[in-house]
Amino acid sequence: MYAQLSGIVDLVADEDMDVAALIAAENKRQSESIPLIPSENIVSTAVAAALSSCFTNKYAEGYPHKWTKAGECVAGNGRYYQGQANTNQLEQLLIDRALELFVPNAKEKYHANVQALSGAPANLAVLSAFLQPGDTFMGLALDNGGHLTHGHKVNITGKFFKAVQYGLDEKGLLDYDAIEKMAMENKPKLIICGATAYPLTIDFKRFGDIAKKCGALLMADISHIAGLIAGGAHPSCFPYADIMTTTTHKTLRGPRAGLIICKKELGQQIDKALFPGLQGGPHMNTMAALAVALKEALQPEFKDYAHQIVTNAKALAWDLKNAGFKLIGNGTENHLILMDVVHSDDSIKVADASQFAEDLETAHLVANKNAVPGDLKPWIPSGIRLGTPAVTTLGMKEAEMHKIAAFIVQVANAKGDKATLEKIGEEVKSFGADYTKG
Ligand code: DSN
Repeated sequence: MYAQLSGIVDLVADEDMDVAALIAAENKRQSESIPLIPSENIVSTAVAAALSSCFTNKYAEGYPHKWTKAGECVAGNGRYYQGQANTNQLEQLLIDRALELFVPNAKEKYHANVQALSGAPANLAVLSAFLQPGDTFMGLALDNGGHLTHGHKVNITGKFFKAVQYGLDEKGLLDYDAIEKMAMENKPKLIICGATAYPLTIDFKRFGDIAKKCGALLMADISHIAGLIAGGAHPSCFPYADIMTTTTHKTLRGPRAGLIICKKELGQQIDKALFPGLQGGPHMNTMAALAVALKEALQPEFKDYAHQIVTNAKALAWDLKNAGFKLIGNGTENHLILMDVVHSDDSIKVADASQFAEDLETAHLVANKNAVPGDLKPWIPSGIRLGTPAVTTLGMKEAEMHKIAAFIVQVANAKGDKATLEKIGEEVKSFGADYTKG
């Protein structure tokens, strides 16, 4: 189910040997590595096939619906180009599936926009829908696990708007009392909750209460945990959030895209902000692939998958903690683990997290370096971020997590010795071969 589309290299090679060679090489790399980056996953053959379908040829600026003067979303030709019989049906099917997945019992109260090309444009569309340049919003700071688009100063969200950044407490937990105090002092128009490197459950109800109290809209960016929410392994952001944004490729296991769901009364502003405000034509082949992925996520097996992701992350975290690694949040309740490898126990700590990420890769374990709270320079991070969505897709369970933890410990103990790392890499390759065949 998760193999690469067969014959793809040969089809490309008929026209372009250079790109065919790179696709073959990437397929080899993926099939020889254990994928541990928490924002990555492996799509099904059906998703990959839909992504390369003829929908890639079609322009479909506009929407398959129209907004009336009274602010009602009604069926009607909201496109600017002809030839939309199939794109209209496809986009509507995707909208219906998105609402079924995330607000199954309140579909009539919500609106879905399925055109964002990924998470960053989805977030910017929401901010630009409700804020003027210079207006205040709040988001989690990047070095505390937030995303660039939650108001970091180098990102457009931090340059165009006044971004007030909240953080974690000394235990690595979201400090809701401090967030509430900050919100009451700064009176933001919108609060973003959600993270890119936070291993614990997010209390959406508490965020909803804070937003209500200070008069802000609440936007939940659930990019990392969308599949967990869809599969019932993390509480939903609804009904507390006014707006939800997400990427669709992480735990949700779809193609790389973005999705926005909001209260119906906010839908027109969001539709307008996305198109024509921010983007041109949507990518209809990506919508086709996402529709397939959401159908997969609506199946009962996806619930098992989502719960197994968390079980696997807990098993991996347990072993790493026992080996002496310092875990932010002291463990995990979702799909990811954030280790402060520079400040771990003396027996296991490493001097340089970036070098450790490279050592792991030499051993065919692919993770990413990551800032942790207290890091002053994100480009010199102390952390390593690991996740279990992709290895769970490959069929791995707790026993395999213990094996992977042992390999990670061996890499730390190798202290950068290339021959040792390569030897571990051969063992990792042979361990992974049963799961990662391309
Ligand atoms: N790159 C995504 C992640 O890895 O979390 C965020 O943009």
